[in-house]
Amino acid sequence: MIIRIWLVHLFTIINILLTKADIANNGYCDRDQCSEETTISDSKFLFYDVNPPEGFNLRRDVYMRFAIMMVEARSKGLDWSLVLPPWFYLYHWRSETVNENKPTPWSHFFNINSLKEYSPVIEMHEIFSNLKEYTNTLLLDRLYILENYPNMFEDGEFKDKWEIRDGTNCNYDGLFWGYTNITVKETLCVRFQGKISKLWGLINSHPNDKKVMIAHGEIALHDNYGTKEYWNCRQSMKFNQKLIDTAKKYMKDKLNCIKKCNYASVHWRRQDFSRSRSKDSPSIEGTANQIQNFIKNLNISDIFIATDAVVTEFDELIQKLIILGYRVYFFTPTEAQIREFKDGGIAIIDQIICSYSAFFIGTHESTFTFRIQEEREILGYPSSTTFNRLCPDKGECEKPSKWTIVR
Ligand SMILES: Nc1nc2c(ncn2[C@@H]2O[C@H](COP(=O)(O)OP(=O)(O)OP(=O)(O)O)[C@@H](O)[C@H]2O)c(=O)[nH]1
Ligand SMILES: *[C@@H]1O[C@H](CO)[C@@H](O)[C@H](O)[C@H]1NC(C)=O
Ligand SMILES: *[C@@H]1O[C@H](CO)[C@@H](O)[C@H](O)[C@H]1NC(C)=O
Ligand SMILES: [Mg+2]
Repeated sequence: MIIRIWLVHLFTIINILLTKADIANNGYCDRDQCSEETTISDSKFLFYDVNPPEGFNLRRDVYMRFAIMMVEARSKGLDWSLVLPPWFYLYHWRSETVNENKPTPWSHFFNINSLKEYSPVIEMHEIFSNLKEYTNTLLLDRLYILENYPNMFEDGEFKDKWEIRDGTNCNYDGLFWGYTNITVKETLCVRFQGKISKLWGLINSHPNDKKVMIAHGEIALHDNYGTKEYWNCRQSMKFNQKLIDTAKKYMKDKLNCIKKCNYASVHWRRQDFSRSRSKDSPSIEGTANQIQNFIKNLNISDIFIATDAVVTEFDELIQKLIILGYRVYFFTPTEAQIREFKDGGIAIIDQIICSYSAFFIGTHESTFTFRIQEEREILGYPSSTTFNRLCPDKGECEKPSKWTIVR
């Protein structure tokens, strides 16, 4: 049976439910600040998962949508916390099969204290260590699996809306972040489109729920993209200090920058990108020539390259740049560093090194590139040194969109 709930009616219902839920809930507090009788079972937790094939850098954007949603909910008195979904089995992380493939907490890549200062977030292992005393499974009240509407532009317009369908028409395609001891009481399929804050209406359709999970969280969109709130959240996403230290050491030792750096950097996204977007991707020769054109008047002779290209392609690019008179650098992790930082951490080190360059050239529409550009905005580099892209050898080349910081 399909239950249709239209938004107009919904607003009234939500408002009533929200007020009730508020009163019923006696509040979340940090573990160390908690009064003795408050345990994790009294608090409300929002879990989420993302479409399995999505990469690390889109997931960072999905996190921001949820983190901002939590902050705004707190400001309205809703005491929910966001559970950081451990990193598990990402498509691009090829070394993970060599390494022990375990769910990886966010602290591995990010500065957790900084995330917590911005938004009420908690790591999965913190939930587990609280639960362990009295149960060995994590039972979630409800799992909402988001799906797109078959026709997103009904009547030619994209409107915010959602409707609960029953729980038999869709399947959870994730792995509960790699855990086998997580179960749900009920699963519901939900057609959803629009702003993420609309999820509160959905969540409050069951006002007694305390542990709610959203699958396909990427379907819910930012309420406001590129605003001050967006950038506040983005600035809180500081990296793990060890990754920063490793990148800085490389910059100092190899690129000779202590206070100011005078190298150019390039994010050269290949692999699935150059296959699926071959029309947007330059040839290797084209890449080398474009890099030269960008920097020839800048008195720069060192080029740092971050790439996922295969060795043969990368060697070819390096050779071409050397012939043009440049010194070429790239970060080669040791075995031990791969084991310690994992592919995700190595990619972040590449991103940090690109963030501090005097001039950056990115790959069109790569979220990996977007995150570098944001970092450079935060660090205060002039936009002209940041929003540059590699173009296809022939044909049109759309200008990169400039998402400049709002302070
Ligand atoms: N070390 C390193 N890894 C990279 C580089 N480029 C891509 N990767 C890997 O490939 C992944 C790319 O996937 P995403 O993070 O989704 O970024 P994207 O695929 O460029 O962008 P979208 O497909 O639009 O999401 C990264 O997370 C890295 O694991 C690079 O320059 N250096
Ligand atoms: C679930 O399994 C994980 C990994 O084995 C473990 O760390 C966690 O403590 C378990 N959770 C509970 C509630 O026992
Ligand atoms: C060019 O760079 C070199 C080394 O980085 C520096 O010594 C030199 O003064 C620079 N020249 C100009 C014209 O800026
Ligand atoms: Mg991707």
